[in-house]
Amino acid sequence: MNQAVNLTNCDREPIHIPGSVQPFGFLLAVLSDFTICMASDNVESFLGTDVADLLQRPLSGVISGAAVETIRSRVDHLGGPDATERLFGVELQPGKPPFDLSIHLSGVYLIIEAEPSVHEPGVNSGELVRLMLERIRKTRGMADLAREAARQLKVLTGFDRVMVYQFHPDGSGEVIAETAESGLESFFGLRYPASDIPRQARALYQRNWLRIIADVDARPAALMSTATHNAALLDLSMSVLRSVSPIHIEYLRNMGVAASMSVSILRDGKLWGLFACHHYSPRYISFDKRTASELFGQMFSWIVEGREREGDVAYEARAHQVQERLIEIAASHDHSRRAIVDFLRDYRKMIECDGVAVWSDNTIALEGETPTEDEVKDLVAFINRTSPGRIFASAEIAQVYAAGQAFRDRAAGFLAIPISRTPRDCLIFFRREVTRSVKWAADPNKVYDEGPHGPRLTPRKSFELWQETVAGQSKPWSAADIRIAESLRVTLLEVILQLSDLAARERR
Ligand code: BLA
Repeated sequence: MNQAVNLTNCDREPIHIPGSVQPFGFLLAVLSDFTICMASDNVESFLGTDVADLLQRPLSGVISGAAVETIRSRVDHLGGPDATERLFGVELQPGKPPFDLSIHLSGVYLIIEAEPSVHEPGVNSGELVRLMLERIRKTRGMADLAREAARQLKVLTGFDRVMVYQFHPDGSGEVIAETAESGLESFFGLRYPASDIPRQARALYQRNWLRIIADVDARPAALMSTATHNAALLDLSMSVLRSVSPIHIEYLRNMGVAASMSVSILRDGKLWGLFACHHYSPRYISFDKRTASELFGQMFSWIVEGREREGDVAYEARAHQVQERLIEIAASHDHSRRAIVDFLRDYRKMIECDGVAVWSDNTIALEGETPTEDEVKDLVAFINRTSPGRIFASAEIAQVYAAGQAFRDRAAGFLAIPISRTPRDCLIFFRREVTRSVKWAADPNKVYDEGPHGPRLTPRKSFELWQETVAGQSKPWSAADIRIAESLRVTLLEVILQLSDLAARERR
Protein backbone atom coordinates (compact mmCIF):
# COMPACT_ATOMS: atom_id res chain seq x y z
CA MET A 1 0.00 0.00 0.00
CA ASN A 2 1.03 3.57 -0.57
CA GLN A 3 2.89 4.50 2.64
CA ALA A 4 1.51 8.03 2.62
CA VAL A 5 -2.07 6.86 3.13
CA ASN A 6 -3.36 7.16 6.68
CA LEU A 7 -6.64 7.74 8.46
CA THR A 8 -6.78 11.43 7.66
CA ASN A 9 -6.03 11.35 3.95
CA CYS A 10 -7.66 8.09 2.95
CA ASP A 11 -9.35 9.67 -0.02
CA ARG A 12 -5.92 9.71 -1.66
CA GLU A 13 -5.46 5.93 -1.60
CA PRO A 14 -5.49 4.76 -5.24
CA ILE A 15 -7.85 1.85 -4.63
CA HIS A 16 -8.54 1.35 -8.36
CA ILE A 17 -4.96 0.18 -9.08
CA PRO A 18 -4.13 -2.35 -6.35
CA GLY A 19 -2.02 -4.54 -8.67
CA SER A 20 -3.77 -7.64 -7.37
CA VAL A 21 -7.09 -9.47 -7.35
CA GLN A 22 -9.08 -11.53 -4.90
CA PRO A 23 -8.24 -15.20 -5.33
CA PHE A 24 -11.76 -16.56 -5.90
CA GLY A 25 -11.10 -16.12 -9.61
CA PHE A 26 -8.29 -15.19 -11.97
CA LEU A 27 -7.61 -12.30 -14.30
CA LEU A 28 -6.03 -12.14 -17.75
CA ALA A 29 -5.27 -8.95 -19.67
CA VAL A 30 -4.87 -9.35 -23.43
CA LEU A 31 -3.91 -6.93 -26.17
CA SER A 32 -6.01 -6.30 -29.28
CA ASP A 33 -4.30 -9.27 -30.99
CA PHE A 34 -5.34 -11.46 -28.03
CA THR A 35 -1.84 -12.07 -26.71
CA ILE A 36 -1.73 -12.32 -22.94
CA CYS A 37 0.32 -9.54 -21.34
CA MET A 38 -0.83 -9.75 -17.73
CA ALA A 39 -2.22 -12.48 -15.52
CA SER A 40 -2.92 -13.02 -11.86
CA ASP A 41 -0.42 -15.35 -10.20
CA ASN A 42 -3.13 -17.79 -9.08
CA VAL A 43 -4.03 -18.75 -12.66
CA GLU A 44 -2.35 -22.14 -12.39
CA SER A 45 -4.86 -23.34 -9.81
CA PHE A 46 -7.66 -22.73 -12.34
CA LEU A 47 -6.08 -23.50 -15.73
CA GLY A 48 -3.15 -25.71 -14.76
CA THR A 49 -0.57 -23.46 -16.45
CA ASP A 50 2.01 -21.53 -14.48
CA VAL A 51 1.68 -17.77 -14.83
CA ALA A 52 5.20 -17.38 -16.22
CA ASP A 53 4.39 -19.80 -19.06
CA LEU A 54 1.25 -17.96 -19.91
CA LEU A 55 2.55 -14.45 -20.50
CA GLN A 56 3.16 -13.48 -24.11
CA ARG A 57 1.23 -16.47 -25.39
CA PRO A 58 -1.86 -16.09 -27.56
CA LEU A 59 -5.07 -16.57 -25.59
CA SER A 60 -5.97 -19.50 -27.87
CA GLY A 61 -2.85 -21.28 -26.62
CA VAL A 62 -4.35 -21.44 -23.13
CA ILE A 63 -8.11 -21.74 -23.58
CA SER A 64 -10.10 -23.42 -26.32
CA GLY A 65 -10.62 -21.77 -29.72
CA ALA A 66 -14.37 -21.90 -29.15
CA ALA A 67 -14.02 -20.02 -25.85
CA VAL A 68 -11.83 -17.38 -27.51
CA GLU A 69 -14.49 -16.93 -30.21
CA THR A 70 -17.23 -16.58 -27.58
CA ILE A 71 -15.21 -13.85 -25.90
CA ARG A 72 -14.30 -12.16 -29.17
CA SER A 73 -17.95 -12.00 -30.20
CA ARG A 74 -18.70 -9.93 -27.11
CA VAL A 75 -15.87 -7.43 -27.44
CA ASP A 76 -17.79 -5.42 -30.04
CA HIS A 77 -20.47 -4.74 -27.43
CA LEU A 78 -17.96 -3.04 -25.16
CA GLY A 79 -18.39 0.36 -26.77
CA GLY A 80 -19.55 2.79 -24.07
CA PRO A 81 -17.64 3.99 -21.05
CA ASP A 82 -17.59 1.48 -18.19
CA ALA A 83 -19.26 -1.19 -20.32
CA THR A 84 -18.86 -4.77 -19.13
CA GLU A 85 -20.13 -8.04 -20.55
CA ARG A 86 -20.85 -11.21 -18.61
CA LEU A 87 -20.81 -14.74 -19.89
CA PHE A 88 -22.01 -17.66 -17.82
CA GLY A 89 -21.08 -21.32 -17.96
CA VAL A 90 -18.28 -21.03 -20.52
CA GLU A 91 -16.11 -24.11 -21.00
CA LEU A 92 -12.59 -22.66 -21.16
CA GLN A 93 -10.86 -26.01 -21.54
CA PRO A 94 -12.48 -29.05 -23.16
CA GLY A 95 -14.02 -31.42 -20.65
CA LYS A 96 -13.19 -29.19 -17.66
CA PRO A 97 -15.80 -27.46 -15.43
CA PRO A 98 -17.18 -24.20 -16.84
CA PHE A 99 -16.42 -20.65 -15.75
CA ASP A 100 -18.41 -17.43 -15.42
CA LEU A 101 -16.67 -14.52 -17.12
CA SER A 102 -16.71 -10.77 -16.90
CA ILE A 103 -14.96 -8.87 -19.68
CA HIS A 104 -14.29 -5.17 -20.11
CA LEU A 105 -11.79 -2.74 -21.58
CA SER A 106 -9.26 -0.91 -19.43
CA GLY A 107 -7.03 1.40 -21.44
CA VAL A 108 -5.54 -0.66 -24.26
CA TYR A 109 -6.27 -3.94 -22.51
CA LEU A 110 -9.15 -6.35 -22.71
CA ILE A 111 -9.64 -7.64 -19.18
CA ILE A 112 -10.99 -11.16 -18.78
CA GLU A 113 -11.96 -12.24 -15.30
CA ALA A 114 -13.08 -15.79 -14.64
CA GLU A 115 -14.44 -17.72 -11.69
CA PRO A 116 -15.79 -21.28 -11.55
CA SER A 117 -19.51 -21.44 -12.43
CA VAL A 118 -21.85 -22.31 -9.62
CA HIS A 119 -25.13 -23.71 -10.75
CA GLU A 120 -27.88 -24.31 -8.23
CA PRO A 121 -30.45 -26.70 -9.66
CA GLY A 122 -34.00 -25.40 -9.50
CA VAL A 123 -32.93 -21.79 -8.95
CA ASN A 124 -33.66 -19.10 -11.50
CA SER A 125 -32.28 -15.69 -10.65
CA GLY A 126 -34.81 -13.81 -12.76
CA GLU A 127 -37.61 -15.48 -10.85
CA LEU A 128 -35.92 -14.71 -7.51
CA VAL A 129 -35.62 -11.01 -8.35
CA ARG A 130 -39.20 -10.90 -9.64
CA LEU A 131 -40.47 -12.20 -6.29
CA MET A 132 -38.21 -9.84 -4.32
CA LEU A 133 -39.57 -6.86 -6.23
CA GLU A 134 -43.13 -7.98 -5.70
CA ARG A 135 -42.52 -8.02 -1.95
CA ILE A 136 -40.87 -4.61 -1.73
CA ARG A 137 -43.46 -2.96 -3.95
CA LYS A 138 -46.14 -3.83 -1.40
CA THR A 139 -44.45 -1.70 1.28
CA ARG A 140 -45.51 1.84 2.16
CA GLY A 141 -43.07 4.71 2.74
CA MET A 142 -39.27 4.74 2.68
CA ALA A 143 -38.51 3.11 6.03
CA ASP A 144 -40.70 0.13 5.31
CA LEU A 145 -39.36 -0.16 1.76
CA ALA A 146 -35.73 -0.15 2.93
CA ARG A 147 -36.39 -2.69 5.68
CA GLU A 148 -38.14 -5.12 3.35
CA ALA A 149 -35.43 -4.69 0.70
CA ALA A 150 -32.72 -5.51 3.26
CA ARG A 151 -34.71 -8.56 4.32
CA GLN A 152 -35.10 -9.74 0.72
CA LEU A 153 -31.41 -9.30 -0.07
CA LYS A 154 -30.53 -11.26 3.05
CA VAL A 155 -32.73 -14.13 1.89
CA LEU A 156 -31.14 -14.08 -1.58
CA THR A 157 -27.52 -13.90 -0.43
CA GLY A 158 -27.55 -15.48 3.03
CA PHE A 159 -25.38 -12.77 4.61
CA ASP A 160 -25.57 -12.54 8.43
CA ARG A 161 -26.37 -8.83 8.28
CA VAL A 162 -27.78 -6.61 5.54
CA MET A 163 -28.02 -2.84 5.99
CA VAL A 164 -29.29 0.00 3.86
CA TYR A 165 -26.80 2.83 4.18
CA GLN A 166 -27.94 6.24 2.93
CA PHE A 167 -25.57 9.08 2.10
CA HIS A 168 -26.18 12.69 3.11
CA PRO A 169 -25.16 15.60 0.89
CA ASP A 170 -21.87 16.00 2.82
CA GLY A 171 -20.86 12.38 2.15
CA SER A 172 -21.62 11.21 5.68
CA GLY A 173 -24.12 8.39 5.96
CA GLU A 174 -26.68 6.62 8.04
CA VAL A 175 -27.92 3.07 8.50
CA ILE A 176 -31.62 3.49 7.66
CA ALA A 177 -32.54 -0.18 7.68
CA GLU A 178 -31.00 -3.35 9.01
CA THR A 179 -31.77 -7.00 9.25
CA ALA A 180 -29.40 -9.29 11.09
CA GLU A 181 -29.10 -12.70 12.66
CA SER A 182 -30.15 -12.61 16.29
CA GLY A 183 -27.50 -11.80 18.87
CA LEU A 184 -25.61 -9.34 16.67
CA GLU A 185 -25.09 -5.79 17.84
CA SER A 186 -27.27 -3.40 15.88
CA PHE A 187 -25.94 -0.47 13.82
CA PHE A 188 -29.43 0.73 12.94
CA GLY A 189 -29.80 4.51 13.13
CA LEU A 190 -26.06 5.16 13.53
CA ARG A 191 -24.31 7.84 11.51
CA TYR A 192 -20.83 7.85 10.01
CA PRO A 193 -18.42 10.51 8.74
CA ALA A 194 -17.73 10.79 5.01
CA SER A 195 -14.23 9.36 5.45
CA ASP A 196 -15.58 5.88 6.30
CA ILE A 197 -16.36 5.44 2.62
CA PRO A 198 -13.86 7.89 1.15
CA ARG A 199 -14.54 10.01 -1.90
CA GLN A 200 -12.71 7.84 -4.45
CA ALA A 201 -14.51 4.74 -3.17
CA ARG A 202 -17.86 6.51 -3.53
CA ALA A 203 -16.90 7.57 -7.06
CA LEU A 204 -16.02 3.97 -7.89
CA TYR A 205 -19.26 2.63 -6.45
CA GLN A 206 -21.16 5.05 -8.64
CA ARG A 207 -19.63 3.37 -11.71
CA ASN A 208 -19.48 -0.22 -10.56
CA TRP A 209 -22.66 -1.47 -8.86
CA LEU A 210 -21.37 -4.39 -6.83
CA ARG A 211 -18.31 -5.52 -4.93
CA ILE A 212 -17.76 -8.56 -2.88
CA ILE A 213 -14.99 -9.23 -0.40
CA ALA A 214 -15.29 -12.97 -0.15
CA ASP A 215 -12.69 -13.52 2.57
CA VAL A 216 -10.84 -10.74 4.37
CA ASP A 217 -8.00 -13.16 5.18
CA ALA A 218 -7.50 -14.43 1.64
CA ARG A 219 -4.08 -13.58 0.23
CA PRO A 220 -4.59 -11.41 -2.86
CA ALA A 221 -3.25 -12.83 -6.13
CA ALA A 222 -0.64 -10.46 -7.55
CA LEU A 223 -0.88 -9.39 -11.18
CA MET A 224 2.19 -10.38 -13.22
CA SER A 225 3.07 -8.81 -16.52
CA THR A 226 5.52 -8.99 -19.38
CA ALA A 227 8.39 -6.50 -19.19
CA THR A 228 6.74 -3.91 -21.43
CA HIS A 229 3.58 -3.61 -19.32
CA ASN A 230 3.01 -2.50 -15.75
CA ALA A 231 0.45 -4.42 -13.70
CA ALA A 232 0.78 -1.94 -10.83
CA LEU A 233 -0.91 0.65 -13.04
CA LEU A 234 -3.70 -1.51 -14.43
CA ASP A 235 -6.99 0.30 -13.75
CA LEU A 236 -9.35 -2.20 -12.10
CA SER A 237 -12.27 0.21 -11.54
CA MET A 238 -14.69 -1.97 -13.47
CA SER A 239 -13.22 -5.27 -12.33
CA VAL A 240 -15.18 -7.80 -10.27
CA LEU A 241 -12.11 -9.32 -8.60
CA ARG A 242 -10.28 -6.07 -7.64
CA SER A 243 -8.52 -6.63 -4.34
CA VAL A 244 -9.59 -4.47 -1.46
CA SER A 245 -8.03 -1.49 0.30
CA PRO A 246 -5.96 -2.72 3.30
CA ILE A 247 -7.49 0.03 5.45
CA HIS A 248 -10.96 -1.24 4.71
CA ILE A 249 -9.82 -4.82 5.36
CA GLU A 250 -8.65 -3.68 8.77
CA TYR A 251 -12.03 -2.01 9.40
CA LEU A 252 -13.81 -5.28 8.62
CA ARG A 253 -11.42 -7.34 10.73
CA ASN A 254 -11.73 -4.99 13.69
CA MET A 255 -15.44 -5.64 13.81
CA GLY A 256 -15.07 -9.37 13.34
CA VAL A 257 -16.45 -9.40 9.80
CA ALA A 258 -14.95 -12.04 7.50
CA ALA A 259 -16.80 -11.27 4.27
CA SER A 260 -18.70 -8.31 2.94
CA MET A 261 -20.62 -7.26 -0.12
CA SER A 262 -22.09 -3.96 -1.13
CA VAL A 263 -24.53 -3.06 -3.85
CA SER A 264 -24.85 0.54 -4.97
CA ILE A 265 -28.11 2.47 -4.86
CA LEU A 266 -28.20 5.37 -7.32
CA ARG A 267 -30.61 8.24 -7.74
CA ASP A 268 -30.43 10.33 -10.91
CA GLY A 269 -27.04 8.76 -11.66
CA LYS A 270 -25.59 9.78 -8.27
CA LEU A 271 -24.70 7.44 -5.43
CA TRP A 272 -27.65 7.61 -3.01
CA GLY A 273 -26.61 4.76 -0.76
CA LEU A 274 -25.47 1.16 -0.50
CA PHE A 275 -26.76 -2.18 0.60
CA ALA A 276 -23.96 -3.18 2.96
CA CYS A 277 -23.81 -6.88 3.80
CA HIS A 278 -21.62 -8.58 6.42
CA HIS A 279 -20.83 -12.17 7.15
CA TYR A 280 -18.91 -13.51 10.14
CA SER A 281 -17.22 -16.29 8.22
CA PRO A 282 -15.89 -16.23 4.64
CA ARG A 283 -18.73 -16.07 2.16
CA TYR A 284 -18.60 -16.39 -1.59
CA ILE A 285 -21.71 -15.59 -3.64
CA SER A 286 -21.90 -16.94 -7.19
CA PHE A 287 -21.59 -14.49 -10.08
CA ASP A 288 -25.13 -15.41 -11.01
CA LYS A 289 -26.47 -14.39 -7.57
CA ARG A 290 -24.30 -11.27 -7.55
CA THR A 291 -25.81 -10.33 -10.89
CA ALA A 292 -29.29 -10.89 -9.42
CA SER A 293 -28.34 -8.72 -6.39
CA GLU A 294 -27.14 -6.01 -8.71
CA LEU A 295 -30.35 -6.09 -10.74
CA PHE A 296 -32.30 -5.91 -7.49
CA GLY A 297 -30.20 -2.86 -6.48
CA GLN A 298 -30.98 -1.15 -9.78
CA MET A 299 -34.71 -1.80 -9.51
CA PHE A 300 -34.66 -0.72 -5.87
CA SER A 301 -32.97 2.53 -6.97
CA TRP A 302 -35.87 3.31 -9.29
CA ILE A 303 -38.43 2.55 -6.62
CA VAL A 304 -36.58 4.83 -4.16
CA GLU A 305 -36.60 7.62 -6.72
CA GLY A 306 -40.38 7.35 -6.98
CA ARG A 307 -40.92 7.07 -3.22
CA GLU A 308 -38.76 10.09 -2.47
CA ARG A 309 -40.67 12.20 -4.97
CA GLU A 310 -43.95 11.00 -3.48
CA GLY A 311 -42.61 11.83 -0.01
CA ASP A 312 -41.70 15.41 -0.99
CA VAL A 313 -45.03 15.92 -2.71
CA ALA A 314 -46.96 14.61 0.31
CA TYR A 315 -44.91 16.78 2.71
CA GLU A 316 -45.62 19.92 0.73
CA ALA A 317 -49.27 19.00 0.19
CA ARG A 318 -49.75 18.60 3.96
CA ALA A 319 -48.21 22.01 4.55
CA HIS A 320 -50.53 23.54 1.98
CA GLN A 321 -53.58 22.07 3.65
CA VAL A 322 -52.58 23.62 6.96
CA GLN A 323 -52.01 26.94 5.24
CA GLU A 324 -55.42 26.87 3.64
CA ARG A 325 -57.00 26.23 6.99
CA LEU A 326 -55.08 29.19 8.41
CA ILE A 327 -56.53 31.46 5.77
CA GLU A 328 -60.05 30.22 6.47
CA ILE A 329 -59.72 30.60 10.21
CA ALA A 330 -58.13 34.00 9.85
CA ALA A 331 -61.07 35.18 7.78
CA SER A 332 -63.39 34.55 10.69
CA HIS A 333 -60.97 35.41 13.47
CA ASP A 334 -62.02 38.18 15.77
CA HIS A 335 -58.92 39.01 17.77
CA SER A 336 -57.11 40.69 14.92
CA ARG A 337 -53.37 40.17 14.85
CA ARG A 338 -53.22 37.85 17.83
CA ALA A 339 -54.31 35.23 15.35
CA ILE A 340 -50.74 34.91 14.11
CA VAL A 341 -49.75 33.84 17.61
CA ASP A 342 -52.76 31.58 18.07
CA PHE A 343 -51.71 29.54 15.03
CA LEU A 344 -48.47 28.43 16.73
CA ARG A 345 -49.40 24.76 16.95
CA ASP A 346 -50.35 24.71 13.28
CA TYR A 347 -47.01 26.10 12.11
CA ARG A 348 -45.31 23.21 13.81
CA LYS A 349 -47.18 20.77 11.62
CA MET A 350 -45.99 22.43 8.43
CA ILE A 351 -42.23 22.18 8.60
CA GLU A 352 -40.44 19.32 10.34
CA CYS A 353 -39.03 20.90 13.52
CA ASP A 354 -38.62 20.48 17.27
CA GLY A 355 -39.97 23.89 18.24
CA VAL A 356 -41.32 27.13 16.88
CA ALA A 357 -41.36 30.75 18.06
CA VAL A 358 -43.32 33.70 16.78
CA TRP A 359 -42.62 37.36 17.38
CA SER A 360 -45.60 39.47 16.42
CA ASP A 361 -46.67 42.91 17.58
CA ASN A 362 -44.13 42.85 20.37
CA THR A 363 -45.51 39.61 21.72
CA ILE A 364 -43.49 36.46 21.79
CA ALA A 365 -44.87 32.94 21.87
CA LEU A 366 -43.02 29.63 22.02
CA GLU A 367 -44.03 26.08 21.30
CA GLY A 368 -42.00 22.89 21.71
CA GLU A 369 -38.23 22.90 22.15
CA THR A 370 -36.89 26.43 21.63
CA PRO A 371 -34.41 28.86 23.16
CA THR A 372 -35.80 30.99 26.03
CA GLU A 373 -37.89 34.10 25.41
CA ASP A 374 -34.94 36.41 25.93
CA GLU A 375 -32.73 34.35 23.67
CA VAL A 376 -35.38 34.40 20.96
CA LYS A 377 -35.76 38.19 21.29
CA ASP A 378 -32.03 38.70 20.78
CA LEU A 379 -32.05 36.29 17.85
CA VAL A 380 -34.94 38.16 16.23
CA ALA A 381 -33.02 41.41 16.61
CA PHE A 382 -29.99 39.79 14.99
CA ILE A 383 -32.05 38.38 12.11
CA ASN A 384 -33.63 41.76 11.47
CA ARG A 385 -30.22 43.39 11.42
CA THR A 386 -28.58 40.91 9.07
CA SER A 387 -31.28 39.55 6.83
CA PRO A 388 -34.31 41.83 6.88
CA GLY A 389 -37.26 40.74 4.80
CA ARG A 390 -35.75 37.45 3.67
CA ILE A 391 -35.92 33.84 4.74
CA PHE A 392 -32.85 33.00 6.75
CA ALA A 393 -31.92 29.42 7.57
CA SER A 394 -28.92 27.76 9.14
CA ALA A 395 -28.27 24.23 10.35
CA GLU A 396 -25.42 25.43 12.58
CA ILE A 397 -26.50 28.48 14.51
CA ALA A 398 -23.16 29.26 16.18
CA GLN A 399 -21.58 29.63 12.74
CA VAL A 400 -23.80 32.58 11.82
CA TYR A 401 -24.75 33.91 15.25
CA ALA A 402 -22.12 33.68 17.98
CA ALA A 403 -24.60 34.03 20.86
CA GLY A 404 -26.31 30.90 19.55
CA GLN A 405 -23.46 28.93 21.10
CA ALA A 406 -25.29 29.21 24.44
CA PHE A 407 -28.35 27.30 23.27
CA ARG A 408 -27.13 25.25 20.34
CA ASP A 409 -27.86 22.02 22.21
CA ARG A 410 -31.54 23.04 22.37
CA ALA A 411 -31.74 24.69 18.97
CA ALA A 412 -28.79 24.15 16.66
CA GLY A 413 -30.75 24.95 13.52
CA PHE A 414 -33.23 27.70 12.75
CA LEU A 415 -35.32 28.80 9.81
CA ALA A 416 -36.71 32.31 10.12
CA ILE A 417 -39.57 33.66 8.05
CA PRO A 418 -40.23 37.41 8.12
CA ILE A 419 -43.99 37.97 8.28
CA SER A 420 -44.24 41.74 7.98
CA ARG A 421 -41.99 44.62 7.20
CA THR A 422 -42.74 47.03 10.00
CA PRO A 423 -42.44 46.12 12.74
CA ARG A 424 -40.25 43.22 11.68
CA ASP A 425 -42.22 40.33 12.95
CA CYS A 426 -41.03 36.84 12.31
CA LEU A 427 -41.73 33.20 12.70
CA ILE A 428 -38.82 30.90 13.56
CA PHE A 429 -38.61 27.13 13.27
CA PHE A 430 -35.99 25.37 15.41
CA ARG A 431 -34.31 22.00 15.10
CA ARG A 432 -32.33 20.40 17.89
CA GLU A 433 -28.74 19.27 17.62
CA VAL A 434 -28.62 16.22 15.38
CA THR A 435 -26.45 14.17 17.75
CA ARG A 436 -29.22 14.53 20.31
CA SER A 437 -31.80 13.22 17.91
CA VAL A 438 -29.71 10.14 17.06
CA LYS A 439 -30.11 7.37 19.57
CA TRP A 440 -27.44 4.91 20.55
CA ALA A 441 -28.28 1.55 19.11
CA ALA A 442 -27.52 -1.38 21.42
CA ASP A 443 -24.57 -1.42 23.79
CA PRO A 444 -22.08 1.42 23.31
CA ASN A 445 -19.57 -0.13 25.68
CA LYS A 446 -18.86 -3.21 23.66
CA VAL A 447 -15.18 -3.96 23.39
CA TYR A 448 -13.57 -4.11 19.96
CA ASP A 449 -10.34 -5.39 18.57
CA GLU A 450 -7.81 -2.83 17.55
CA GLY A 451 -5.67 -3.04 14.45
CA PRO A 452 -2.48 -1.08 13.73
CA HIS A 453 -4.56 1.99 12.90
CA GLY A 454 -6.28 2.01 16.28
CA PRO A 455 -9.87 1.67 17.41
CA ARG A 456 -11.24 4.33 15.03
CA LEU A 457 -11.82 1.68 12.38
CA THR A 458 -15.03 0.20 13.76
CA PRO A 459 -18.61 1.34 13.20
CA ARG A 460 -19.03 2.17 16.88
CA LYS A 461 -15.89 4.28 17.28
CA SER A 462 -16.49 5.86 13.94
CA PHE A 463 -20.00 6.82 15.07
CA GLU A 464 -18.43 8.56 18.08
CA LEU A 465 -16.14 10.47 15.76
CA TRP A 466 -19.11 11.49 13.68
CA GLN A 467 -20.85 12.77 16.83
CA GLU A 468 -17.82 14.94 17.63
CA THR A 469 -17.62 16.35 14.13
CA VAL A 470 -21.27 17.36 13.93
CA ALA A 471 -21.69 18.79 17.43
CA GLY A 472 -23.73 21.97 17.17
CA GLN A 473 -25.43 21.05 13.90
CA SER A 474 -29.06 20.25 13.21
CA LYS A 475 -30.55 18.24 10.40
CA PRO A 476 -30.13 20.44 7.31
CA TRP A 477 -33.08 22.39 5.92
CA SER A 478 -34.09 20.78 2.64
CA ALA A 479 -35.20 22.41 -0.59
CA ALA A 480 -38.75 21.28 0.27
CA ASP A 481 -38.51 22.98 3.70
CA ILE A 482 -37.46 26.24 2.05
CA ARG A 483 -40.23 25.98 -0.54
CA ILE A 484 -42.81 25.52 2.22
CA ALA A 485 -41.30 28.46 4.12
CA GLU A 486 -41.59 30.70 1.05
CA SER A 487 -45.20 29.85 0.54
CA LEU A 488 -45.99 30.17 4.25
CA ARG A 489 -44.49 33.66 4.17
CA VAL A 490 -46.84 34.67 1.37
CA THR A 491 -49.82 33.14 3.19
CA LEU A 492 -49.01 34.89 6.44
CA LEU A 493 -48.61 38.25 4.74
CA GLU A 494 -52.04 37.67 3.19
CA VAL A 495 -53.53 36.67 6.52
CA ILE A 496 -52.08 39.75 8.16
CA LEU A 497 -53.56 41.96 5.45
CA GLN A 498 -56.93 40.31 5.92
CA LEU A 499 -56.75 40.71 9.66
CA SER A 500 -55.83 44.34 9.48
CA ASP A 501 -58.66 44.94 7.01
CA LEU A 502 -60.96 43.30 9.49
CA ALA A 503 -59.62 45.44 12.31
CA ALA A 504 -60.01 48.57 10.19
CA ARG A 505 -63.62 47.67 9.38
CA GLU A 506 -64.34 47.05 13.04
CA ARG A 507 -62.95 50.45 13.93
CA ARG A 508 -65.19 52.17 11.41
C1 BLA B 1 -15.21 0.91 1.81
N1 BLA B 1 -16.51 1.40 3.90
C2 BLA B 1 -16.36 0.82 2.65
C3 BLA B 1 -17.56 0.13 2.31
C4 BLA B 1 -18.42 0.28 3.38
C5 BLA B 1 -17.75 1.04 4.38
C6 BLA B 1 -19.83 -0.28 3.44
C7 BLA B 1 -17.84 -0.60 1.02
C8 BLA B 1 -17.08 -1.88 0.89
C9 BLA B 1 -17.76 -3.07 1.50
O1 BLA B 1 -18.71 -3.58 0.92
O2 BLA B 1 -17.37 -3.53 2.59
C10 BLA B 1 -18.22 1.52 5.64
N2 BLA B 1 -19.39 -0.40 6.57
C11 BLA B 1 -19.10 0.91 6.52
C12 BLA B 1 -19.85 1.58 7.53
C13 BLA B 1 -20.58 0.66 8.17
C14 BLA B 1 -20.30 -0.59 7.55
C15 BLA B 1 -19.81 3.02 7.85
O3 BLA B 1 -20.79 -1.67 7.87
C16 BLA B 1 -21.48 0.93 9.29
C17 BLA B 1 -22.21 0.04 9.90
N3 BLA B 1 -12.75 3.44 6.05
C18 BLA B 1 -12.67 4.10 7.25
C19 BLA B 1 -11.59 5.01 7.20
C20 BLA B 1 -11.00 4.86 5.94
C21 BLA B 1 -11.77 3.88 5.23
C22 BLA B 1 -11.21 5.91 8.32
O4 BLA B 1 -13.42 3.95 8.20
C23 BLA B 1 -9.83 5.52 5.36
C24 BLA B 1 -8.82 5.98 6.10
C25 BLA B 1 -11.50 3.49 3.90
N4 BLA B 1 -13.59 2.23 3.21
C26 BLA B 1 -12.35 2.71 3.03
C27 BLA B 1 -11.92 2.37 1.70
C28 BLA B 1 -12.95 1.66 1.11
C29 BLA B 1 -14.00 1.57 2.08
C30 BLA B 1 -10.60 2.74 1.07
C31 BLA B 1 -12.99 1.07 -0.28
C32 BLA B 1 -12.73 -0.40 -0.25
C33 BLA B 1 -12.57 -0.92 -1.65
O5 BLA B 1 -13.57 -0.96 -2.39
O6 BLA B 1 -11.43 -1.27 -1.99
